[in-house]
Amino acid sequence: MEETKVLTQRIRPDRSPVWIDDYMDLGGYEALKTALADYGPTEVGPLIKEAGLRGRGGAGFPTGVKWSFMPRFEDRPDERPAHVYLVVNADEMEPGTFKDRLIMEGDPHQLIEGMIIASYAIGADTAYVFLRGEYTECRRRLQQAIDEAHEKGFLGENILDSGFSLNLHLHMSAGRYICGEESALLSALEGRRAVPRHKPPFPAASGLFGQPTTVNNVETICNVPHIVKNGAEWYKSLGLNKDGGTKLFGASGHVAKPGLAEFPLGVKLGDVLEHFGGIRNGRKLKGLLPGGGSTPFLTPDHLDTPMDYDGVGAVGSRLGTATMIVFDDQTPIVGVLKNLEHFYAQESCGWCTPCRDGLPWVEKMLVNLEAGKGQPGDIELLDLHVKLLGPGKTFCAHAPGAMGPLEAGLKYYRDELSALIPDDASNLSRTQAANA
Ligand code: L3W
Repeated sequence: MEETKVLTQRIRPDRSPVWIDDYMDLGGYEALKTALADYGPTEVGPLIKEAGLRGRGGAGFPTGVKWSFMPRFEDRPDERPAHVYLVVNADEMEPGTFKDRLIMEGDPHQLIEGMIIASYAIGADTAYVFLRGEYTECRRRLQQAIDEAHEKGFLGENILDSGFSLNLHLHMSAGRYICGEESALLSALEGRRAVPRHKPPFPAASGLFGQPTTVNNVETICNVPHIVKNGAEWYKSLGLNKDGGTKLFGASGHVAKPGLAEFPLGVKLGDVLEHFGGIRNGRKLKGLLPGGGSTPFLTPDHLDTPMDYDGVGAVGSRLGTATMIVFDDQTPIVGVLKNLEHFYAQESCGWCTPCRDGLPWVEKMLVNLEAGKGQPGDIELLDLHVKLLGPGKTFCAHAPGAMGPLEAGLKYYRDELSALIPDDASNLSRTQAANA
């Protein structure tokens, strides 16, 4: 299947960055000029809402709706707080996820132009890119692009004589997975310990330093210039089903040609896998995590699934970041689950007990299962942990996210996991012992 290149249209095969002159030759910053000249500050948000853009960080929340939560001060300038913020979440740490890095490295101005338009739309005067600590090449390229945009008058005071001003800063994360959770990210940006905050209040009501703030993912913001330039109808028509636009899809693991590609939302899972060359070495698909480490498995039965938010949701998983981790039929699933739970246990912020203590316990059970030291009742105990660490039991979505693949693993690969418990495991099972 042919790619539909919107966000990746300027990305070069060698991924060398498109600097500002080339970017402008290719139509870059035209959307910013259009937004500032033809749209009032309150008119861009409804356009994005009409286009149906949904958050590309994993949750799929409608972007225009999120922007509409921002308080407006056009009619009451005296009440305007010292700052209104846009924060771009570029803390790309989801296992298997590398989509934002590639578009930031290859086309840094696309993100900057999107941020300027988004800031104009929500009334922000200050914008931050919160960048994953390990993304040093992104940092270098983004900083150069920010400097170039300043020199051309696209950033700073009175942009293109519009009266709109914006300061844009790059902030490197200290390197914890939980910093990608938006409220923990805001705490980190304030220089505090990166633990999630209670929501509500959502960031629009009380965000960075208690001020109105919108947090959006990199890919989400990169869509904005294209929508402004081509219109909401064009954007909607790109998607194959209800959700508008294209999506970056990635594949790592046991595919023949791992990488990144852009397809309309709603493309069939089987077509995406085929694009990445199918399963390597002529083997068969065992399963895959469709959108990062916290999305439940899909199996060979799901190859006809439309890859959009509702389509993947309908078969019990989530689109997530749409960067899939693929496993062939020779992969022991216990090792996959153990590695994932090791990661999530290590990355727990430690704030709430079920997550801090439950995740290492789950990991330990999987280590034992893999080593042939499982006990009768272990599978049921893992089922129980899926419930105890599931939605509503913890302060944020970290532990429930970690339980997603475990729950699906227990559903689809239960016999394989059960078979790891030795026949002669003679001790009382843990559940029996607990009930005794
Ligand atoms: C106002 C309401 N705003 C929700 C906003 C909320 C946030 C957005 C989504 O996690 C998932 C997570 C990862 N009034 C609102 C509201 N909002 N209700 O909408 O919120 P939410 O809570 O649904 O999700 P989240 O906390 O943002 C995102 C999963 O994505 N994920 C992770 C990906 C990691 C990366 C990465 O490394 N780059 O993206 C993958 O699946 O597990 O479940 O802005 O404020 N009533």
